[in-house]
Amino acid sequence: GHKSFVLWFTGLSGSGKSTIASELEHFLYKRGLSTYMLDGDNIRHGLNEDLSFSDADRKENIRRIGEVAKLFVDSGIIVIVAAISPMEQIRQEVRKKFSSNEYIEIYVNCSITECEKRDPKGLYKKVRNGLIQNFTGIATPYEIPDSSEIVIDTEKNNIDECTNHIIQYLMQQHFI
Ligand code: GGZ
Repeated sequence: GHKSFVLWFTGLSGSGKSTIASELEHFLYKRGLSTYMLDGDNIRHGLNEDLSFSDADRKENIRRIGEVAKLFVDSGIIVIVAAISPMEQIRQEVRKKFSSNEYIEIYVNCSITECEKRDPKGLYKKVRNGLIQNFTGIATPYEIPDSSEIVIDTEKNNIDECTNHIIQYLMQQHFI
């Protein structure tokens, strides 16, 4: 088998985490590598359906996703996580579960203005209409990471460019 590791995407809702994560998964699949994607939004409808968007529940959400990611990595699979993961402290705690050659954090940089303009799921509109509280970047903070292995900017670069940037990193660092 190949070396397994986790690619942890963090960024605002609408920044492009899931889109780029899926592109990357497709690339790794074509290379014959086994991957599994953990998407915050999906996991919140299953494993984490008991959790809200309070600070404590977001921490628990990320902690559990980190634990599941660890299980998959231990089983030899490349794990791709896409979750807002807005708090630096909990991101650091997740990082500590892995060895340094098993964990790659990818900060998906995109301004809140642009995320709101894209509004792919109409959530920002709902926030503005008072239908969603505690929305990250508007009512609750997103702490910009300062120790991400990779930073991509989906405002300046398109999806292919961002995906290629990650692929280049993985090849240069001999992850793939
Ligand atoms: C942020 C919310 C909220 C609130 C619902 N705040 O863009 P999406 O829809 O598909 O992804 C968002 C997802 C965030 O779940 P995460 O598990 O990634 O968040 S965290 O890491 O902060 O625990 C969004 C939707 O759920 N969503 N309400 N209030 N995002």
